[in-house]
Amino acid sequence: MKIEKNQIQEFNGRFEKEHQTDFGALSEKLDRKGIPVEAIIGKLIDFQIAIPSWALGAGGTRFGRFGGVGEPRNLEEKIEDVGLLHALNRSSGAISLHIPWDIPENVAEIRRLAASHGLLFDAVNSNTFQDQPGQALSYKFGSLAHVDPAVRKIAIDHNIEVIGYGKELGSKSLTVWLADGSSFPGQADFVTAFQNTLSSLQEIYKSLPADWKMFIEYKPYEPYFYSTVIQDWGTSHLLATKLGEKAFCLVDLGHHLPNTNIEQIVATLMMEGKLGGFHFNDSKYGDDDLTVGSIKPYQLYLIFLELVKGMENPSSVNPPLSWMIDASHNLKDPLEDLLQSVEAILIAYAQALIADKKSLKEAQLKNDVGLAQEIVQDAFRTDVRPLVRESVKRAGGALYPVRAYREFNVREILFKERGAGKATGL
Ligand code: PSV
Ligand code: MN
Repeated sequence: MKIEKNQIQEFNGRFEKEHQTDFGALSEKLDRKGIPVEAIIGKLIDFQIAIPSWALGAGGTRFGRFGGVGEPRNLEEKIEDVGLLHALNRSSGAISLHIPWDIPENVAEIRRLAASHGLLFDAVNSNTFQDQPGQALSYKFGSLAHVDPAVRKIAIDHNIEVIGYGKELGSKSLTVWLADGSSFPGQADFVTAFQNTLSSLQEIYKSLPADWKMFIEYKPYEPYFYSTVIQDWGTSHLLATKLGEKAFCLVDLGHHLPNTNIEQIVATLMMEGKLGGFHFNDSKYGDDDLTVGSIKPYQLYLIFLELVKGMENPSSVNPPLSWMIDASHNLKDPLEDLLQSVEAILIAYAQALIADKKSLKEAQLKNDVGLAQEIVQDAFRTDVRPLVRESVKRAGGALYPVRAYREFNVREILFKERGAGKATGL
């Protein structure tokens, strides 16, 4: 299925008048405050969020999975799905592949297909948290951190193979999420596990092309429940620093213990030039992988405030960031859920862009706590949705992507084309 430009134009036409009223009122308000509306729209149009190839089907929990219909059955259909999202919101212009779940068989054809939807290939992701059919030795007790060098070698070679696929596709980064850890005190020696991981990553790093980045993702627990080798941003930063200038930390919003101040982590890593990428999702308790902005939108905004401060800092040493959603959909239609996530990200970004950072700095220098709070909350309490809609519309997308998705009967058509579909989510 493909969404045609004229479908979107016709849809937008029906809502243009009400949108112009909302956008006009907001623009006027922002103009009065001296906020550069046009420049902000340009930034919103440029902001692209990669969609993971594993989030296009219904996910599940360890207790079960309730599949949807019309889910993509192969990589081609996953690309088609991301193409549909991008046609609707013009902000999902990249796909991130997990290997070996999504090995491209005909690379030239896959590249052509992605390009026909205006999509790029974002980071490639390795997988050493599952044994693959026919694998000589098991990852049950670890992969890159394993005590046996022979197991480490399998995991290292896999990561190098993933870089190879990425090179063919035009990706520019490798994301390593290392599940290795232990479930019981005494099971593993912390220092040995760290050192093994470092030396394994150093081997992989040697195969990283000059213009590539390596993202090191951290997570405090799960699948193991006593210790995780790369448990937090400090460990990720330590590894990234020891590896070299092409290695960076990756923040997955769900990978923190409750109440962790993620915005502070982001600010510190950007200050050090070591923040590489982001996995967006939301959570209430753990790594819940819920729709972005569905539980803690204020926290998301505060994170974006630090990101924008970092990105707007002319002396920042941090390179451009790689943005990706990493969510799992158990109840909602995955495509609709992803549209909601992208919109939540754009809203938080827009709020951070309109925040009066100059006055905030002045208030901070005077220790005016009350004023600082007023400034921070003023942007958060501004309904920036007309601004986001205007930017999506100007880029060629639908004013209301979720509504358009429903009106265009996307899921029904995909069901007809693909049938009940096959599980592809996490
Ligand atoms: C692990 O929870 C994670 O967030 C990592 O990013 C993985 O690559 C992804 O989920 C899919 O397993
Ligand atoms: Mn992740």
